[in-house]
Order: sequence, then C-alpha cells, then structure tokens
Amino acid sequence: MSGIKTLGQFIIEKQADFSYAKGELSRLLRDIGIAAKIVNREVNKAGLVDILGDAGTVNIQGEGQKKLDIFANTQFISALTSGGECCIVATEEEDDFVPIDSPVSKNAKYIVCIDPLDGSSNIDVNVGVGTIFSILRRKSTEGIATIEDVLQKGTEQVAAGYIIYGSSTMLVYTTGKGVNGFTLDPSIGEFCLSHPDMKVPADGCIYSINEGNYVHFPEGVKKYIKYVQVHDATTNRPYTSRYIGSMVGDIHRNLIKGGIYIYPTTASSPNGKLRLLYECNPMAFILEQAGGVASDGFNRILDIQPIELHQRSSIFIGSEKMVRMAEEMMRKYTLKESDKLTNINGTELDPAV
Ligand code: AHM
Ligand code: MG
Repeated sequence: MSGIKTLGQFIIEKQADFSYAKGELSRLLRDIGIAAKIVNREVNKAGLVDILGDAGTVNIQGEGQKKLDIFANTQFISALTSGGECCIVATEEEDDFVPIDSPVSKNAKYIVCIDPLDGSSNIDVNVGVGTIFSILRRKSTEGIATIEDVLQKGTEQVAAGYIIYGSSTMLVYTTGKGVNGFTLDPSIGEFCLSHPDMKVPADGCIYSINEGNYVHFPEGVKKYIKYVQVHDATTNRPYTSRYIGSMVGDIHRNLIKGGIYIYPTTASSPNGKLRLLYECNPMAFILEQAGGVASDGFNRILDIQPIELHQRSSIFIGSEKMVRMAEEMMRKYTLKESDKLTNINGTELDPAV
C-alpha cells in the first residue's frame, strides 16, 4: 500500500486547512464518498439489471426521471441522513428542500445541494454520468434551518465536488485550498489520490456547447463560435469541438486538457438550463480553485445571489483566456437582460433603431 493515499486519509490530513468544524466536514465528505461508491456499483451494472430506463415520473422541472436518478437521490439522502452532519439536502430530484430530521443530526451545521446523477439521459447508451455537490454552512443559529440557509451565494461554499462515473470513477473536490482528484480502485474499494493539485491550463483549444441550439443562442455566443472556427495558426484555431452532453464529463475533460464549456440562454431555456445551486456553483468553485473562470457571460457565477431553489443560470466555464474572450463577445454583441430596451408592453426594442 506504500505510496497510495486514500480519500479518507487525505481528508484527515487536510482537516487542519478547514476553517471550522473540522471533524464534521471530514465526516460529511466521507459520507458523500461512501454513497458515491454505492451509486458507482449500480451505474456499472446498469446494463445487467432492470434498473435502466425511465421511472415513469417527472421532477419539478418537468424532466423525466430515470430509475438510476431516483436510486442515486435516495442513496445520497440516506448517507447524509445517517451521517448526522447535514441539516438540509437540496436536490435536483425533489421539488422542495429535504430537512434532515434524525436523532443524530440535531446540531448539524451543513447544507448539501446536490445533483445526484447529472447527464442521466446518457445512462441508457453507456455514456459517462456524474454527481455534483455543494456544501454550505448553515447561517441561522437556532430553530430549524430554512430556505434562507440554502439560498447562499456560491462564494459561501465551504466545499464542492463531483464524481464522474466514466471509464474509471473519479471523485474531485475542493475545500477552497486547491482541487484534488481521486480515482476509485475497485480492487480495494477506495478512492485513491491520483490527481493532486489539479490546475486547468490558462488557455486551450476545446469548446463544448450544444451547437444544435445555434439559432437560439445570444449574438455574443454566435460570434464566439464563429471566432473559434476561424483558421489562425498563432492561436491554434480552429478549436476542437467536444460535447458529451454530460456537464461533469465535459468540464472534467476541459479541466484536464484546457477548454471552455458553455450552456447559454436559449429560446427553450431563457434563463439557461443548468441549475445554479447544485450544478453551476459547485463547478464554478472547483474551476476557480483550479485557476479557471466561471461566468454567466457577464458576471462571476459565484457572485449571483440565488432567489429560488431550482434557479437556472447560463454558464461559461473553463480556461481563463477562453472564458474571458467569450465574455468579451457577450459584452460586445449581447445586451445584458437589465440593459434591454422594452416598450410599455414589455416587447424588446432594437437599440439601434
Ligand atoms: P440533467 O441534470 O437533467 O441531467 O441536465 C443537465 C445536463 C448536463 O449534464 C449537460 O451538459 C446538459 O444537460 C445537456 O443538455 P442538452 O442536451 O440540452 O445539450
Ligand atoms: Mg443535472
């Protein structure tokens, strides 16, 4: 075992870095790691058992739920309930936040926002999926925790991470002191440190966006796509297009190789598709900690004040130079919502007229 550092050993070693509640946050991360292993086991045998396919239900956002979505949701809630460190779980799969009411969680100080199985439309075709989590510290000091405790800016996160169930399974997380990645060794059933101190290259040549929505993109995104497709040897253009349709997979690849992932506003998703609390914020925290940038096209993702649980946001995330260039295009060619001119009926006016 010499040279191998397990997730458990690493968390204990790094405990001194946590600003408060050292043992509690360690236990919370450990609980998430355990649930991830159980979900991994089911994801890996998805083709073998009757667990593939739709569960026949829809979540609050009107999206069909897959059986594995529900399985993963149940596993994470159950691990966080029995762990005793979490007072609220806010999950993509539940309409409302889930208060944890168990004898062991009476004084729990943490809130976990989670997308238990992101990219789950990919499961049936054996393409990588992931889990994304964000950990917040409860603000209120007495009574039961409320929605106000959940609606905190991304800058308030004390930890965030993702698990990618891919060709191998990895857990990547940050507590605000850099980013570390652990690969699951199935032979010993442990996540082992494989990617210490991960850094995203400052520039890259991979862009990831669902170009099928091109006609509905804001003008700034259309201009950026044209920019990346132009031949220019000095900037390594044209860039390479890679889009899995699994945010965790696309961002994980870009984190390692350098790149940009964009999910902008579209006609069908006028506020963006991805959810702020459990998709954009944790990924933004991780990428910033790895030296990258995460923006909604104009502003830093982590500075957005959430006003509702399942709030959506557009996202431009990845290598610093690439995101800054995309932001420049957005500023130049797309008006911010607040700057749009409207007539008395709320109809948008052309500022040039
Ligand atoms: P989900 O949480 O319902 O799985 O949706 C999130 C996923 C992201 O992982 C992915 O990047 C995106 O939706 C893909 O959306 P689209 O199919 O519109 O390109
Ligand atoms: Mg999701």
